[in-house]
Amino acid sequence: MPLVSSNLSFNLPDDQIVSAQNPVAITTWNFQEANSTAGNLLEKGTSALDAAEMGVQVEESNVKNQTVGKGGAPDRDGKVTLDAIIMAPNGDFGSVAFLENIEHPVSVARKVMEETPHNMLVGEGAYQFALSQGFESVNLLTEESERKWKNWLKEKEYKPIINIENHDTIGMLCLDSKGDIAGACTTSGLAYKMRGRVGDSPIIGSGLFIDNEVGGAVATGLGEEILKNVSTFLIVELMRSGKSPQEACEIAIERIIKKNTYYNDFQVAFLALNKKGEVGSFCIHPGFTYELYREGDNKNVKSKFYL
Ligand code: SD4
Repeated sequence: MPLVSSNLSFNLPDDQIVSAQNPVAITTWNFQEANSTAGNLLEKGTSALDAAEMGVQVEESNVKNQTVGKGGAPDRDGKVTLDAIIMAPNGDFGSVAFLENIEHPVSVARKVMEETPHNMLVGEGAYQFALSQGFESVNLLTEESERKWKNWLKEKEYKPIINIENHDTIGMLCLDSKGDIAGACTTSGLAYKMRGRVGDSPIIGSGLFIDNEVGGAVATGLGEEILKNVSTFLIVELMRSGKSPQEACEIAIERIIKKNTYYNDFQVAFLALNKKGEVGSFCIHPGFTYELYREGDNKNVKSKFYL
């Protein structure tokens, strides 16, 4: 018996409301191929969970993307360490953090969810588990990422550049033709982070949260700020209480801004999707865009922003 009452108002005009039978895929930044891959799969009847996993895998394998998977920027010690999470419509999730030498952390996260009695594995334990599940060990540090890291070592200045450095985490939300919502988020985290640093992305309620009665939300940006506010859980709870995805994302950004006088120095961005297929997005600085697939069309959309 769904807990969400059918007369909840999400405050959107009727013409913006899409039936749950129309699949929707929404993804952080400009990962067109990843999002349209998921959208096309959803259109063919693939589940939201499978589509989200296969969609974000596109970026995990993209060596040009320097904050996800293979080709990701390393930590200060020159090691690429990955964080990922996947969450299913039934409320199950799996995640991995501080994982090295595995190209598809999102798929290891899914195995954690489906094949273990746990939710989260980290570091060496996650790596050994991945090998036991048949994942191959690969070198994730490309020549290009190594060259940039060596260049960074000369000054060792740790000050990420807004929207440019560190900001390509892929977070994806999918609504399938049955009306179920799932999501995934995968990243190499902040470039030149301390060894062992884990961001928001693999942490439930921070990088990603789904509640199939209500909707889902994903985050990108400075993980430390997202973690402090458990922001994606907050967004889903706001939607549960009747806020639209857009309003919920805006309130979550305002919450972060209220607590920080230095919000000018960092970027945080949120995406949200509800059961009706309505989407929302908000961020601190201009420059964040997202990919939106619906009704056979995939487009890049500029997010609204605070500043
Ligand atoms: C992190 N939130 O590890 C991630 C970084 C990110 O786009 O989103 N980059 O803090």
